[in-house]
Amino acid sequence: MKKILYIIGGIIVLIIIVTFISGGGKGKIICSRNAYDCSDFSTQAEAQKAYEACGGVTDDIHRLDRDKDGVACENLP
Ligand SMILES: [Ca+2]
Repeated sequence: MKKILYIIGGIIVLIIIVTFISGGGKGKIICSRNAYDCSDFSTQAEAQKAYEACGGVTDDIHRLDRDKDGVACENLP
């Protein structure tokens, strides 16, 4: 009986850890849809990071690099 409680407890702990890891990234970058434009970033480097994280020039879902030169949001500081 005690063994079952340990197993259930272990499963609950595991679920909490998995939930924390998968949902815990506050700075997680969305790549599944067009979620950003250049005005969402305060610096070019930030925009570049999101742009590259989502696949860069071949998969510019957010259209951060309209001229497709590999540099996102050139107009940002
Ligand atoms: Ca560009």
